[in-house]
Amino acid sequence: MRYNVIVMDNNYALYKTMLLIRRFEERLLAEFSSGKLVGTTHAYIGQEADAVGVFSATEQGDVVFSSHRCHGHFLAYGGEPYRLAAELMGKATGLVGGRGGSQHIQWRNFYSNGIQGGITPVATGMALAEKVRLTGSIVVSFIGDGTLGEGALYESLNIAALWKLPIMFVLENNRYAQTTPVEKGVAGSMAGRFSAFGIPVWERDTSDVLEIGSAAREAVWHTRSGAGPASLIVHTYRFSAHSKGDDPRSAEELARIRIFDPLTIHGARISAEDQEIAEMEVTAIVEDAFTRAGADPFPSLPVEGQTSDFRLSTFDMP
Ligand SMILES: Cc1ncc(C[n+]2csc(CCOP(=O)(O)OP(=O)(O)O)c2C)c(N)n1
Ligand SMILES: [Mg+2]
Repeated sequence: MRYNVIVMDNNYALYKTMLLIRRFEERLLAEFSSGKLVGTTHAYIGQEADAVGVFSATEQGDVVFSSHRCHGHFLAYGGEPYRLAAELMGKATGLVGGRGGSQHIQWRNFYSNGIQGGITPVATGMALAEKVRLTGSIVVSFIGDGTLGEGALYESLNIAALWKLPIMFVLENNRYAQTTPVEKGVAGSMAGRFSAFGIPVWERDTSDVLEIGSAAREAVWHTRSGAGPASLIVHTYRFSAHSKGDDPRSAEELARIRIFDPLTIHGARISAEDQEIAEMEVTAIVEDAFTRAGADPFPSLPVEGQTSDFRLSTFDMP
């Protein structure tokens, strides 16, 4: 697997990337429950097709803004599992030197922030920068259904539409905001939130990576062509708890939504043998990531009178 290039142009690669996210997150949750990790985390299990579909449609120079639920986005973007694992463990070799943790990571053109909606104005500003610099790149800004309640989002949509900025808003409606079901948190139509600003909407109720990829390609094409922002709404399912244990859903509901497993849906398109190969390769990658990161040092504490060693990692500096 190549971590610095986004190449997901065949069914096997799409499957393997989704499987990588699944196994990485499962390992992460296991590390938390065994007490090896502290802090918080938000797993992407069940939603893998969203990010993988979106990044099968983007290009390398595109800029990504993610949320508290960022690991899946990051791995689908092409980020290295080892550097992510190190960051989650607070290690000096982590993506941002171990200071960002689960929700605040940065690598190349990928940024995440845990404040719901707080990063959409920044993403919009970055889209303005791409536009004035004539880079041809677009910005992808991921939000959740719960984030539709944040006012900063609507200021961003307004400016993005007025200034025809190259930004695609990806709304992942996993039907819950922490423990609040969407019916209790979102009034009116989700699409209407975008169309009120004249932003076209691509909306899919699916966990099929190919369907999401094809809708994303249309939305990406729209915004890259200079026509202004686009939005992609994916109605999806989160299989894991909101964070680690907070899940009000019944066992019956959790069992019922398993038919929407993106790995099963897309797995039907590749052979059982290829699925096994993917499993072996991904198991090795995840094991290597957590073992190596586990052995790495913590960052040193700042010493009075000396410059702190904190800096964005020099690993990927151009
Ligand atoms: C401004 C703000 N308020 C509250 C929180 C606490 N919080 C973190 S995630 C979350 C729910 C987010 O729901 P949604 O946008 O649907 O994303 P999901 O967790 O479902 O991926 C909340 C309330 C926060 N991070 N930021
Ligand atoms: Mg949600």
